[in-house]
Amino acid sequence: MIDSHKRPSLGLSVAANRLSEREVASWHCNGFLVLNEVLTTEDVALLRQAMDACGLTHEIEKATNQVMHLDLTTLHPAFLALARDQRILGHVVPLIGPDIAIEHTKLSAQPHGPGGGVRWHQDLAFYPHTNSDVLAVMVMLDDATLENGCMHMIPGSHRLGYLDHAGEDGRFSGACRDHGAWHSHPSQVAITPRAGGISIHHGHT
Ligand SMILES: O=C(O)CCC(=O)C(=O)O
Repeated sequence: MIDSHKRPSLGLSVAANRLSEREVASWHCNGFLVLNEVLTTEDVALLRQAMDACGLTHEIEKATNQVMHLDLTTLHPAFLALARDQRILGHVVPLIGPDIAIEHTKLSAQPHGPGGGVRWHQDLAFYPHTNSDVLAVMVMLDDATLENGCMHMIPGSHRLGYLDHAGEDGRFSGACRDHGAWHSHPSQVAITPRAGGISIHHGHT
């Protein structure tokens, strides 16, 4: 997750633009992008080795619910290198500019079989900012498929601004209030990059 003001800059040289005009236009229209072959098979293998070294693979194998680990960049140098990778940043700079900071990093994994699942939400509801030029880059270590629980997005939902995430008791629930309506929304799109690919979504998508 990356934003452009709150945290110290990554101190990076400006990455070369890796997006076409059409992809940038699609971002502004839909609020997300799916890009394949950003990392190589070898890169993915190295990231998997880093997960093994940190005990994350073992944790995921025995999990019956969603696994989420914050501060990934502090766990292993390979994850920090990934956050600074020019191939990733070259896809981000054309969307929010070159002054980029990490808001947070996270490993997210679905369990094998039933269980887990993330409810309809906007990321920015979890960590509001005055600057809404915030986006998430999801780097896939497996092919994301319908069968293994890929994310879904509603094109253009980022243009609705912040949606209500309060539950019946008025407190933050972690999911959009009209959850059922989003769940059956006819425009939803399955986000299915292959391993080594990325998806990018706006904090309000
Ligand atoms: O892991 C997923 O499927 C979704 C993760 C997500 O929505 C999030 O981290 O904001």
